[in-house]
Amino acid sequence: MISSPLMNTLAGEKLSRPPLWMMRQAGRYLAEYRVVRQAQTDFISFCLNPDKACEVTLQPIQRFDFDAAIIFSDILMVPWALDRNVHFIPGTGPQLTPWTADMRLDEALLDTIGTRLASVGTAVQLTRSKLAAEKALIGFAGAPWTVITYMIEGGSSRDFADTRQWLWSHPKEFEALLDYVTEATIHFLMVQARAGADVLMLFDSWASAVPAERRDQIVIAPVRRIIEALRKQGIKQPIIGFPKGIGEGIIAYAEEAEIDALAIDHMTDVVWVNNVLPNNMPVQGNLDPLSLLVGGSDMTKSIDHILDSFNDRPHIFNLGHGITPPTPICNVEQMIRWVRKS
Ligand code: 1CP
Repeated sequence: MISSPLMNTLAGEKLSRPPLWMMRQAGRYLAEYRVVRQAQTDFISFCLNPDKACEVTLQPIQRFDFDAAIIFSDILMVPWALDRNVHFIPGTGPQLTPWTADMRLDEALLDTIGTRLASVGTAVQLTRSKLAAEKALIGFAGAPWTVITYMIEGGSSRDFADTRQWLWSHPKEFEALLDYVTEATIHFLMVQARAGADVLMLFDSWASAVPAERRDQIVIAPVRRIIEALRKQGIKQPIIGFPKGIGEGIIAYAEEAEIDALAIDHMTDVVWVNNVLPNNMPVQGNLDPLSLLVGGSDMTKSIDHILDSFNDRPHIFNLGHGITPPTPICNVEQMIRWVRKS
């Protein structure tokens, strides 16, 4: 295992200066990313091109010297591998053929995930070979619920109305689809873990839309099942869970999902969450990406509040969600200087 500030923090060490990285750190706010992106006509092919994926994964490390890189890929690679006809339409976002309750789940497809997504493994391997030893490489997948919302809605959504209706109107079919995507996610994470990712992260970006009474079944149980399956196969890498917008549900998630660390969104009060989480559980977060967009003294005040609140536990500094494309580079630099001086 490579020793690095981020890995040490995940192992439970409290460092005087927290390691830092940003969700969505390889992306459109970077001019060098936009140059590479413009030359790629198809987003999925871009993700499946190990040289290009490696190149953009390393860009934020080269520019900002972050403590971790996150492999350039997408949570929608799983639906793509499941033949859901995934396309990224510029200006619109992802589009998929909507899944309907009468559709048959093709179990045989699950065994092809490792092959179909092998290039993500190659990109992980290549990136790991180019990264300095003290930098961690993060592999990731969407948590099953968040991935299912894209499959049922056929793209992004504001209220997830079709998915939530399905969950009440077709409980058996919903459970079967959840199991199916859970299995596919295990295969995808295995590819990245075996290729040498140091850490794995599960993004449940739309956990906020799950009815509270169903969180155990829809948010917590699938993550626990994924982690138990990985552990059974000998995967030892630490796993970060990000149940975004889950509110007080974070207490049960921390206790029951078997994750090693928790990513905290910017809607969660840091003092509260610090009090309710198990003593030594590492946390990551949680600056509001829009505070970073604006920068200045309000941002440094927010950073200080986060640093103070998590002072007594292992902490990885990060945002509460992904950086937004219009964020000025100088604000990112200001944030990094402020975190590193403290
Ligand atoms: O053209 C482009 O450049 C499109 C922007 C983009 C990028 C940079 C997309 C399309 N995906 C990615 C890469 C990506 N996606 C990464 C690796 C890069 C990095 O983090 O540095 C990661 C971790 C993701 C994860 C991802 N994709 C999530 C979970 C994290 C989050 O932000 O909540 C989600 C929800 C997606 C879906 C997705 N991918 C892309 C779009 C436009 C969307 C839809 C977002 C939405 O519904 O709001």
